[in-house]
Order: sequence, then structure tokens, then C-alpha cells
Amino acid sequence: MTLKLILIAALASCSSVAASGIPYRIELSPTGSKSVFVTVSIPQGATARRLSHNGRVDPALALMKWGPLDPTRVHAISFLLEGGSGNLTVTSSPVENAAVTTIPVREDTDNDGVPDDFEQQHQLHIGNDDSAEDPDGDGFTNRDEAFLGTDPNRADDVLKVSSSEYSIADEAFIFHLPAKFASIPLIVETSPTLDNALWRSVDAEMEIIGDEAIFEVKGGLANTRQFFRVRPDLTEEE
Ligand SMILES: [Ca+2]
Ligand SMILES: [Ca+2]
Ligand SMILES: [Ca+2]
Repeated sequence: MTLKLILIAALASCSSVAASGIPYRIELSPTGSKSVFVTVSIPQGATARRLSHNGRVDPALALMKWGPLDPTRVHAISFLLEGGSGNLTVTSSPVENAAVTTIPVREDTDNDGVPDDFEQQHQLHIGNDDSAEDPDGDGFTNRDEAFLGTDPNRADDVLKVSSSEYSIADEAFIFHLPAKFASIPLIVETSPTLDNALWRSVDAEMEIIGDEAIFEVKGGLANTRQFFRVRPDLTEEE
């Protein structure tokens, strides 16, 4: 069995959630039939905070562990890393099939939570904190865009629900998003009103079909109106 590791973009925060550190997102595509365990070791002097499910952090050992992971689907690990330099080492087990990958810690020269490589790629400014700016006016800051893997200079490259419907057969609200957002921890929230909205999170099941990530929220229609929104989930796991 081999384990394919893909490091996708990374980065920072949702405007409504304070988060510090450089975000990382690692995609895991186990192949074979056995469940897989994954360990990420963190460079000395760094601390990690988990964002994604299914993992635990052992600060004494500077390790993060995930598993068992179902080998039949893709998993995404998201975390924020503060401090330290060197490499992240990603190891999978069982031992006889171990795969080891090293990922260099991303530099953030101006310490604004947006890594240098993203700033260079998108003509942002290393040397001054432009993380809260929104040059394309799409409502997402440069930090948000780096986290989401969207272009900070293109308003049409943005986290957005492309379509939605209510399925009477499934008794569920269905939301369609581009599949590229499937590996980002997202949270679905609902409110009965948009004036003085009271957003609360709801359980949503996600599956990827073709080029779409489809979220399904059970229930609804019993009462009157319900509003929904989807946003990056940067809450730390307990
Ligand atoms: Ca930076
Ligand atoms: Ca923007
Ligand atoms: Ca954008």
C-alpha cells in the first residue's frame, strides 16, 4: 500500500474567526485495502493547532496523529503551525507499507499569516501586513484567500455556493460547491432571519460527485424560512 500526499495551498483565517499561524492542508489518498495511520512530526520550537477532524496532537512529542483512515477515500488534514523552521515529516503506517514525505515549513517573513510563496505568487506585499486587505473586493481578505486557495486578485475566484435546492425525497437541503473546496474544513450554518441573524452550525454530510462538493443538511421545510451560509471552519478541535 502506498499513500499519496498532496500539499494544497494553505493559509489563514476566516474574517469572523481569529486564528494565528500558518495554515497547512495535506491531502491523503490511501491506496490498498488496509486502514492507514498517519503521523506528522513538527519541527522543534513549533506548535501546531488542529483544525481538521480525526486527529490528536501530542505536544510533548510534537507529533500529530491521525487514523485509522478509510483507504477508500481522500482525507484532508488541516492545521495551523506557529514558529519553528525546518521540515514537517509525514509518515504513514503500517510499517511495511510506510511512506515518508517531508514538507518544508513555509516562510512568512513579515509574520502576517500569509506565507511568502503565496504573497509572491499573487503580487502581495512581503514586508508589510496586507493580510486584512481585500484588493479584489470579493469579501474575503488576503488571508482568507490564501487559506481557501483562491486568487486574491480575482473576484470571481471565491468560496461560493454555486447552486442549492431542497430534495423532497431526501428531506434535505442540498448545496453545490466547486469540488476544489472539498478538502477545506467548512461549516454550514443556519439562521431563521438575516436581520440580527442568529447563526448556528448544522450537521452536513459532504460527498464529491464529479467536479462538485455536495453538502446535504437533513430536515427543514416544517416551518417558514431558513437561511444558510457556508464558511471556513477554523475552530480548534477539543
Ligand atoms: Ca507574509
Ligand atoms: Ca479578496
Ligand atoms: Ca478572490
